[in-house]
Amino acid sequence: MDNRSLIGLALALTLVLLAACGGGTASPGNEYGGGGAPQTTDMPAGGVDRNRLSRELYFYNWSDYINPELLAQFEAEYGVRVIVDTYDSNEDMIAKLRAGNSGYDLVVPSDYAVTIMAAEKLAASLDKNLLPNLVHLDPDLLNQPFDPDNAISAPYFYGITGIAYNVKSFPEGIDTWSAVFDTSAIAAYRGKLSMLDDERETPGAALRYLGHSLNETDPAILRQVEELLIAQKPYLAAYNSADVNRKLASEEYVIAHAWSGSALQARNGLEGEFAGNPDIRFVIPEEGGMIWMDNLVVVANSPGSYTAHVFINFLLDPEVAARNAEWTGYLTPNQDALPLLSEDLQALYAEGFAPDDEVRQRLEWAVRNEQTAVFTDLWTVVKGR
Ligand code: N2P
Repeated sequence: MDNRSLIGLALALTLVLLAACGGGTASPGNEYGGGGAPQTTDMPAGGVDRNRLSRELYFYNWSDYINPELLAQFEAEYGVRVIVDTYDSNEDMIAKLRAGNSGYDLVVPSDYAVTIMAAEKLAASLDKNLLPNLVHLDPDLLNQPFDPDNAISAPYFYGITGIAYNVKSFPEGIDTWSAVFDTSAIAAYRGKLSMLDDERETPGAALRYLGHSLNETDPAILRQVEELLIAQKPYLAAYNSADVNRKLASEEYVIAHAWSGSALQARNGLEGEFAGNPDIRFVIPEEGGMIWMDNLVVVANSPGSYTAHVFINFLLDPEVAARNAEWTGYLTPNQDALPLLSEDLQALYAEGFAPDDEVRQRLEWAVRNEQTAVFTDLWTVVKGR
């Protein structure tokens, strides 16, 4: 081969490589790589050592928080059956793990609950070599204060907490937490209103209504929160974190303190489970609400740790993450999944089921520290009344 044809060959090769990299449409990537690398869809076939896979994986998750088709797909691809049990709160999940021998391999704590799990050594370290799909995550959602190096947690979904309601009952819309706390207003829909069964969410909403941070722990202010929640109780259908989606869709509730995705499920329905209700709306009241992120965490001493990593990596595949986001209605931290989301879902995000820049200003993260541990006692008192 002469020099000229060598140069020609090199040029052709460069062009092919550039095309494979997607040219100028590359995303910025994060410290795990990415940034214009070809989108590896999942762990390369040779990357998974099938001999190390367990037959079953025990996944302890929130309710309605994974597209069941993905469990079937994972089983078809890897021969591992994923057994899903559900919990209603971080505290319930952590209590199970604390008791020991839970049998679970994988759990999904929120931000502040990752802090608790780290402090109590309830989590295994992540082996990043087994998680090549971490490159797809939005760098802005990695290295959060609750796990600065993502040593034990990988983002799963994030979301916001506000008020879901039926527009037939509230034709003027809702813009303030007084819609669930002002007893003169809520008397009209007594028994058709629910609040989350959650020691951070519900006192947090009351704190924002009273004009405070949802991490406020001043004892005098917490006494006001306690009084407010106790005054509200007779009007509630329930504290409910399990099936607000279904009860809004069926109109058993007309208004509920709710997570954005659960509200979106009420609006869209869940295939094969219940029909959606086109009259469901979702709002972050003007006093503000919570933003949170739930994370995949391998349980300390899990016998299925390797399999749990393979499953996490599967969930981090952009196409899988997009199908999961379509089903759950929550917000995916997977930036390479975003272009794959349907127009229908994006339209609902724009309608309020995801925060815009203006709403983001009034969102707050729950933080775990010595002071905020008091919410456990406050919640015990309120629930006991
Ligand atoms: C899904 C639960 C969302 C988790 N039903 C809230 N952190």
